[in-house]
Amino acid sequence: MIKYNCLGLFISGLLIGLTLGQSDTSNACPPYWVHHGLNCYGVITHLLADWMEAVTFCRDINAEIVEIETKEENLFLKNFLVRNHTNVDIWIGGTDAFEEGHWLWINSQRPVTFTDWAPLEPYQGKGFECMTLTGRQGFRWNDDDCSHKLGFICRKEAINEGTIIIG
Ligand SMILES: [Ca+2]
Ligand SMILES: [Ca+2]
Repeated sequence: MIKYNCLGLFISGLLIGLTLGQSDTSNACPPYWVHHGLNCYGVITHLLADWMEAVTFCRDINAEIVEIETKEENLFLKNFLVRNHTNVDIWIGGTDAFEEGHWLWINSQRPVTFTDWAPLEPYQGKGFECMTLTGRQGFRWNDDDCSHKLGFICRKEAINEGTIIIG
């Protein structure tokens, strides 16, 4: 009986330890969001939305559709998607709906400077005004028809828990 209790206690402790261990690494982000650098990324592929719905969905959960600002951030997302998804296209926050060929990020309204267009992209046609990461091309960038129903990525700032980030 004592042995059993000890074992029970040990297993409980182990489970608590595991739970704490998990939450320790993800405290800065909501469950199922991916933490990278100063941000949390919600990669939403179980819910398909047109581009504007994706923008709105992210805003509704106090985030924003992702704006990929650096090569490093782009590489992180591409690697994550390659590991976890195949052959899907995923909305990100770039659009040239306001002026054909002039791409900007919808939330910040900043022009798109760093780019990673897939070969022969962007097509630059009217009717292709919204930006995806395209699985067929290793999640490089593509201009697509905004009314397509795709998954999307929301981004929000990670919670700073007083950790000093060096670098
Ligand atoms: Ca266009
Ligand atoms: Ca295209």
